[in-house]
Amino acid sequence: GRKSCDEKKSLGRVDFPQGFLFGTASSAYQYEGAVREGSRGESMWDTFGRKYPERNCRSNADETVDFYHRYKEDIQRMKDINMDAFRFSISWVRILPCGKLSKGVNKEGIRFYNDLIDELLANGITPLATLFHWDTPQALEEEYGGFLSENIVVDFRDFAKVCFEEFGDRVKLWLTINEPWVYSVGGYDAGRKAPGRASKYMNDAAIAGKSGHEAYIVSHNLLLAHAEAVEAFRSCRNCKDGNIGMAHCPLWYEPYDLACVEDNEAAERAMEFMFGWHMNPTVYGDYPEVMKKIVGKRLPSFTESQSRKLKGSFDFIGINYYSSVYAKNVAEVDPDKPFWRADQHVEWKKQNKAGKAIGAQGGVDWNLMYPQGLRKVLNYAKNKYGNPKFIITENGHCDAYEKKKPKLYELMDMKRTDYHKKHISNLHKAIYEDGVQVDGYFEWSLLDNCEWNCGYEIRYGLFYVDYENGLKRYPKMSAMWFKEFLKKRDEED
Ligand code: BGP
Repeated sequence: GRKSCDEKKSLGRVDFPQGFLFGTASSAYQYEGAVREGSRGESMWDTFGRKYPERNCRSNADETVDFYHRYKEDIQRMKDINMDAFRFSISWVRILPCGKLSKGVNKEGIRFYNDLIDELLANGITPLATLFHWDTPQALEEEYGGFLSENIVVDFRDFAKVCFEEFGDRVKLWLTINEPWVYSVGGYDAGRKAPGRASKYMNDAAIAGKSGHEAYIVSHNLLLAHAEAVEAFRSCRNCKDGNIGMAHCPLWYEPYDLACVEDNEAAERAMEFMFGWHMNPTVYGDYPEVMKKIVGKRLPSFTESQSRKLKGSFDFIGINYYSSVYAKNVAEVDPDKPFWRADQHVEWKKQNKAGKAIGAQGGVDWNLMYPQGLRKVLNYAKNKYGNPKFIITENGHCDAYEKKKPKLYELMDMKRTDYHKKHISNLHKAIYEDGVQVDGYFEWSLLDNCEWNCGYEIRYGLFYVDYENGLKRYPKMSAMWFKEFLKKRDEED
């Protein structure tokens, strides 16, 4: 502990529990590039960009930040700013190019992740691996519609098993699925994310689907796949001392009018639709009551054995927290709205009834800075799900795209620095004042990279990537802030 004369000093890593991990997060599609190298197969995101260029700012991740070739130098960057850990995802199609175990394991893919993991460990960086960060094998999309079909559960289990057996001796922290909510709502309801199925685009005959149903089906299969993977993990000899979870993406919802009962209920309902949807089954073996009531027959149900497998299927809860909104009750629903707005009967508002904005706007519409929201989400989940362990698996700020913004301007990223400082301070309060158990904090992201809908037009990195000049990386002010914040105890002055 610190002496009292130090009290005004800002927080540092020494103020967090021993063994607490500070790291940065990434995903295969957004970082690796080299999509035609190493005998990699095609993923749904490779084809999505070609099919609907307008939905991803006409960009793709064929090269992106070329992490596939540059991971060694990037690991030095992590080390240089005193990071303890790194979250990456394993590309399904690097391991199983056709998506299926029966069609062969790709040795080159195994070698790439072995090298990456060994390099991290040799530099004292703890690896956290995500199995599924949205890059469904294209072959499985074509064969049976990807996660629309329950067939995917077996194929995902096989893929997970290969990863546990090959890497589980050295990787001790795992996530099965990244943000199931974004995957289903983004890909099958709002339609801006792959595979781009949505009511909004129903006029496109090729993709007109059963919107209003599909996202629920996809989420159901994601949950079943998660449960199978966790079962495989727990019976894998290599993984006995490891921990596994799923990464959720709750926004925090404040009532639009605090004095209005309906808005308070709307905020709670919105939490259930966004967070409880995938969280509740892993704790209680079933969907939240309010969803069952509203969604009715369109919400699939679990068999008894599925429910048993889901119950307790995690060692920690991954939280990707970015932003908060006000929730306003909606009595009359516009039937043309995608289901996740319509079914919830909730309208998202940036300002409350009194006209107060929830927080400063980041680079994208939904990125509103409300650092207290992180603390509130953690307390909410602590109370609702029986005081589990958490890891903050993502938290980050993006800058808006402005043409010809000078690099120097990007490097002086005061807003990002402030964002992390404030979120980390709220995290500290959650741990020490509220007794929430949190084991780590992963910032999104080490590098600027290919963002899902905005491509290279928004930037999240602690390091600036110069896309016009050979992908050179430059530390931003936020990287220097982390370096200072993460100084080891004996480096303290
Ligand atoms: C999360 C994803 C990340 C990352 C981040 C930034 O939803 O898990 O992969 O992309 O959001 O969001 P976006 O790329 O949508 O701006």
